Amino acid sequence: MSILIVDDSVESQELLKRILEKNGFSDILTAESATDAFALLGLDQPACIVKNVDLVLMDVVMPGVDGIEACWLLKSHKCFVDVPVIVITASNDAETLDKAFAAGATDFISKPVNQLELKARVHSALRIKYEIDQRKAREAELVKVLEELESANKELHRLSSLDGLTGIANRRHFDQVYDVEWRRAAREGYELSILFLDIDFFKAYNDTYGHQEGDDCLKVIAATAGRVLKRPADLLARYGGEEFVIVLPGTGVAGGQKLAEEIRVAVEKCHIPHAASQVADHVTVSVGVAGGRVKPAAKPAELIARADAALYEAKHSGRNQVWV
Ligand code: GH3
Ligand code: MG
Ligand code: MG
Ligand code: MG
Repeated sequence: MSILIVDDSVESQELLKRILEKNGFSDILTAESATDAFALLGLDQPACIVKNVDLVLMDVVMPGVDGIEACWLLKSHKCFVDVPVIVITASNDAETLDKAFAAGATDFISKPVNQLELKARVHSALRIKYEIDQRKAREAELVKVLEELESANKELHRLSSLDGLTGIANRRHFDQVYDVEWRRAAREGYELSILFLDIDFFKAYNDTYGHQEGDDCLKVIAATAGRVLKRPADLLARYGGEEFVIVLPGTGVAGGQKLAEEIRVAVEKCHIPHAASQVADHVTVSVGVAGGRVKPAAKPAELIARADAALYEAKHSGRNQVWV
């Protein structure tokens, strides 16, 4: 524990220092004035290079800045709020003591200093300081744990909305976003489109190349479709199996159809070999599109059903195409 003695009388300083040393304190600093003390503590420095002390013994009557003002100044610095200050005063009058306590002093000792009294008051002040430090450390630890929990929670929330294989949004997240977007479109009367995208002859792909290759193919299709989408509000999600869904807020059927065709072409351009496909020698997709201005009387599920029906038509009319 380090103790700072501030006293304009060198004899007083020496006396206090001797008593403290006799009681086992070895880390003792001395200053002849408040100004010297502040310079020693680095009070004019950024918080990170301030010298920490555990207790200040402060003479009251000093030329220049007196002990009471010095106490105010010290306590107003955020690094010294918890550092106990024991004022040492020859004048034992109530007014001085009131001022000292108002300035933030923890305790006082009268001059001439009684050794036993000094020892007892120093020990008491240091014990309180120690307990405050311990409590603050526990609080800081708790804050750290809470922060870690919060970021883990955020990460968990993020992960719970993603599809583990492709890294795009999952069905759960799509359902939430679609619900919000559909209601907003209905309320504000703007357009909304839905695209359902399904890989053609994917069972045959798995059968030919294996499940692992099938997984890789799903990842490529997801990344390819994702690259075509430009607006932040557009959401691509894995709807389940080898089926993807895209919600396009503020986009009508024509825009949805255009985007669907862009995705279909982009997938073809990947040229993923598919020897067992009945429509091409590479992987292709079929896309169903539905959309338009959302009427408040309509139901969110209706748009989904229309896009699903369009996908069905795309499949049964030859695959590798967009159907509206
Ligand atoms: P269609 O052209 O009519 O869509 O035919 P399809 O073979 O693509 O459709 P079907 O529904 O018969 O088969 C879908 C296949 O997708 C079957 C299933 O094993 C496969 N599949 C679904 N999820 C995954 C997955 O996560 N990984 C892999 N590798 N395959 C999957
Ligand atoms: Mg003095
Ligand atoms: Mg399929
Ligand atoms: Mg399917």
